[in-house]
Amino acid sequence: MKLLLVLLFATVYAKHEEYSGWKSFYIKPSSHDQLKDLGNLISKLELDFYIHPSLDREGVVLVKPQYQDDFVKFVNEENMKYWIHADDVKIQLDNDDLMMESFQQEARSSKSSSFNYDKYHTLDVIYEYLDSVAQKHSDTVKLVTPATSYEGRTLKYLKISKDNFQSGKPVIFIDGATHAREWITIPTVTYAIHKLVENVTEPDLLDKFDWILYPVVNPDGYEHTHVKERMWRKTRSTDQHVAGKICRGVDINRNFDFEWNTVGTESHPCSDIFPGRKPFSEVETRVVHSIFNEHHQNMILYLSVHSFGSMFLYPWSNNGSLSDRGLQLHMVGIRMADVIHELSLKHFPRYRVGNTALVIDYFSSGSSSDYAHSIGVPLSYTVELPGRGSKGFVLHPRYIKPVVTETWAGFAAGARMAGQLFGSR
Ligand code: 0X9
Ligand code: ZN
Repeated sequence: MKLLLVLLFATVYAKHEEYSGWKSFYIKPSSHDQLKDLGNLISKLELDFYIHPSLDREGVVLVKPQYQDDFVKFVNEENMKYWIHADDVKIQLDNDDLMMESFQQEARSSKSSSFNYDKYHTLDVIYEYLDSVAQKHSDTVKLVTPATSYEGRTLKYLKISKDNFQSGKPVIFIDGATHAREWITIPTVTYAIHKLVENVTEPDLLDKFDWILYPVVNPDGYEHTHVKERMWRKTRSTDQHVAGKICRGVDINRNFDFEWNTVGTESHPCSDIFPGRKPFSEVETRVVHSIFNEHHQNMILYLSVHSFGSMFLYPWSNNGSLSDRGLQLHMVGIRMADVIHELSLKHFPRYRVGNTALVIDYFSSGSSSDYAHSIGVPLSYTVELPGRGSKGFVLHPRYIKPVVTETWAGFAAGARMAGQLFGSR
């Protein structure tokens, strides 16, 4: 036992080396000018926002060692409120690993079920689960493997339908892990699969709708967050820039052909919001695109699941204007948020609902949800799941179950309301 613990410590502390000396800060601009000044600093100091600040909520930003002095000088000069989030990101990640490992040990000894909601699973385990559900429920579930990722992993999603999409029912599409580090998004999508075919308590959801569930849009990135850099966000491609081998990857949520590369992007490949050299440059983006292409005529609801910040965000994100569907987008968003609020743990913040650019005070282009809406999907959202204050992406596994349960209740309510509004398009 002692040896095991020593080994565990040794393995844990050998990880996350690249984050040694990195710091993350809470930051709370108090005016639009300050927000703008901060925005102008992103590329100069290679800032990586865990969560963008807005005027009513602080953000969290990751700062590399070589830029910390400049960053602190800037916030002091601006008189901007800021305080430490993690004094040494490596140490914080090490501690998170230890805490998760001990929680998972306990969960392992108390349960035998292979695919549970007590831990974050590796890609292999998630893929085995998708294979096995498709095999066991072949009457309703079809496994689709449309392509391989940049690094050669199979891309996999499930189509769930009572009649193999034959009768043209309204389609609902949910995807997760577009951003690799947003681990909590994956179980919310697999839990939807579980509730539609394994533990069916609301049969109307499969009677009325056809479903597309894509838990891991970015498997290369997800794998990378397990083995190397926990805070990786993008794909792992190297072919998008002359310096692509030094700085890999493209932000899939800036790579769609909607106002591509016009706002909220960085042309430097090291940036976490690098949009690629052209729209749909990434095979991972093209696969989501192909789903829109095939189903957009019947698709009534698209949920692009991200973390964190507890928000339902809707188009348009590039300039804050509302689409013709503004009212419906808002109503269905509020409905989902209300249902979640009823079930939610009291210390989780209440969801905010609104136009992306207005809610997060940050404009962006090339996202999947704007793209889907632009080609006619009436209800299209970026969903930012809850993150627990200081942890954010590293949400303790004890919260997986409550988050997936409340989120599914919200999504199911959203589906029903979408059906009432757009069921007979
Ligand atoms: O920046 C993003 O891609 C999303 N936030 S995250 O922290 N998950 O990276 C917000 C996307 C909202 N913007 C659009 N939907 N355009
Ligand atoms: Zn995201």
